[in-house]
Amino acid sequence: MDFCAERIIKQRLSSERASHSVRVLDTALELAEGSKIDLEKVRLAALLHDYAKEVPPEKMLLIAREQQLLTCAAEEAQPDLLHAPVGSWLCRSELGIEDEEILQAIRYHTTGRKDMSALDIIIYLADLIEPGRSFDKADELRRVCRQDIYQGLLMAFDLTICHVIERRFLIHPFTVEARNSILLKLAHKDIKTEE
Ligand code: DGI
Ligand code: FE
Ligand code: FE
Repeated sequence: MDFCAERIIKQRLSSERASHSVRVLDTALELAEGSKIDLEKVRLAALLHDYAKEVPPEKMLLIAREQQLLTCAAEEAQPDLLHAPVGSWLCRSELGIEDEEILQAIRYHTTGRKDMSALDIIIYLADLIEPGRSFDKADELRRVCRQDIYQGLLMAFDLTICHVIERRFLIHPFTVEARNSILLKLAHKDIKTEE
């Protein structure tokens, strides 16, 4: 693809958010080490995952309504949740990205979803554990992710859901579906873990 994703986000996002995206890229490449995942897809999805993060909430709601991207009340109550689906849509419509795997990883990077692809998981976790994050248990989550990415994913959903409950926000149904999905897969041993 003949464009520079890094330049695009540096033009579009504040320097803090652009740096976050570059750290997400470095972390995502580390998580992808040893896997067969396409690193060019990792690169584009990581750099562009927050493409819509600085779109004003009213505009995000407008685009989401026009493009029928709204899926639940949590998104209307907290329009920041829409930066993921709206970002994915903008990456297709403004940047011409057509790769569905990249678009899906961007679309679900905030909530996760059931049956996440390897690319979805890497972007979701890299976003949470990049070195700039300093929430409680961030180091523990980094350690678990390095040991076993699926256990890391489960822990990430647990932490996110607890955080959302503490703030008395609505839990996004995709986050619940994503957690149930990975929990069932781990219970059925559909995926191998390091333990
Ligand atoms: O865009 P970033 O700040 O890099 O990170 P992000 O895309 O993961 O967005 C983080 C925000 O999303 C954070 O404030 C928590 C919120 N969030 C994640 N899952 C849910 C949620 N908020 C609600 N209400 N419900 C969720 O299930
Ligand atoms: Fe985000
Ligand atoms: Fe992010």
